Amino acid sequence: MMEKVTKPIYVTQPALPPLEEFTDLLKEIWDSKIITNNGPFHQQFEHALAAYLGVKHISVFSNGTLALITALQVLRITGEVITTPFSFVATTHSLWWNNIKPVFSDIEPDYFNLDPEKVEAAITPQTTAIMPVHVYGNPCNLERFQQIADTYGLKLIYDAAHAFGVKVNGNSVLNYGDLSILSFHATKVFNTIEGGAIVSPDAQTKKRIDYLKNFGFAGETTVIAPGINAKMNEIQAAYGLLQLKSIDQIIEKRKRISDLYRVHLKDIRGISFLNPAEGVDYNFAYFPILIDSSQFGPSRDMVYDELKKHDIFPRRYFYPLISQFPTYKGLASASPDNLPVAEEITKKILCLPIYPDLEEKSVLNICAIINTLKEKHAQ
Ligand code: T4K
Repeated sequence: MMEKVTKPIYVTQPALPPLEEFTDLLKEIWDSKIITNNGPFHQQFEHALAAYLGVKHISVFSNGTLALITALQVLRITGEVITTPFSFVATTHSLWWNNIKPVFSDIEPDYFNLDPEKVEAAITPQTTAIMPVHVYGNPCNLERFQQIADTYGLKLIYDAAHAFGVKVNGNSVLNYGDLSILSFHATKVFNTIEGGAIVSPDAQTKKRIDYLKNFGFAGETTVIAPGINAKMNEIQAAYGLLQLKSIDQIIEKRKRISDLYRVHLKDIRGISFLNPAEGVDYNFAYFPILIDSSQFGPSRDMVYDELKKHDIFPRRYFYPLISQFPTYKGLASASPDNLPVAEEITKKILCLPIYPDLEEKSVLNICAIINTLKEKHAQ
């Protein structure tokens, strides 16, 4: 039964910490007058995050994009970097802001992550690094990427913006590669309103990251490099500390919604979704489906428009491909012939609403609207 939706339903909605608890922390900040620049909440937040995520070193940032840009500076990346066209624009923009040439390589069809075998074929003498993305929080082929990086002497930087809390065989996915980057944007599983982080393997690298996010200052009068201002402030850090207290429940609620979608969409011909891989602890950041119109009938965009008519706003993450934006379209690697899998997935993908407070009846309603559209089309 399709119900009339009373409030718009967006692809996501942030989980917020309890207001009273946040107000208490704000009072502390008001008393201390320390509102930014590596204050007590910032330090506490980094320790708590490292412990929760199971990583050695983490540096929090004002957003994920500045974390990406800084990570490339930390490793002194130049020349060409091989990356995916199937991501949020910030992934490739971080290369552009560092004057690095992005080289797009195709994705694999199971999890829509960069395909390691295609990456190997795209390596040139100018290649210095690989920047894969754990799209929707699904881990990339970690072993194979490390092997390629080691064989060719390349750096490996993971855009893990979607992968907060994701583990493979009990080990954080953030412990792979040279550096991993997180986003704590309002739309993410774990948010600090805006925010991000770089996970690094050793204290020396963390120190350099911390200098670079603070203009390059290594002391009151010492500037070791042309750093940037990418610091997280005390208010965000305090908010983040409170968020950590409920993150396990947030992920659990997301899992329930994901399970519900799976049950109610599984028998619809032409709709498919990603199969969980063995040994992975997921965060259920997104619920992407593929709509194959040759079997389903209506196209992906028809489903998207139909849901919008009911005040439900799914998103086509990631359409268009980054390689189709004007800045990058002219690159030889941006040619659709070079990216056949990504070109196909971007036409079929739709991310359905998923967030902790999404009601069960809303999920059922979304599934019913999709089913009814198929039936109407078949008549
Ligand atoms: N790498 C990857 C792989 C990424 O996905 C991202 C960001 C980054 C790097 C960069 O990290 P950050 O610099 O952002 O930390 C959103 C986010 O703005 C972006 O953070 C995210 N990826 C991307 C996938 O999605 P939009 O343009 O789709 O957001 P927006 O404002 O349309 O929000 C979607 C829906 O969420 C809204 O319709 C309503 C709801 N919403 C949104 C906000 C901001 C709320 O309910 N409350 C809110 O405050 O890009």
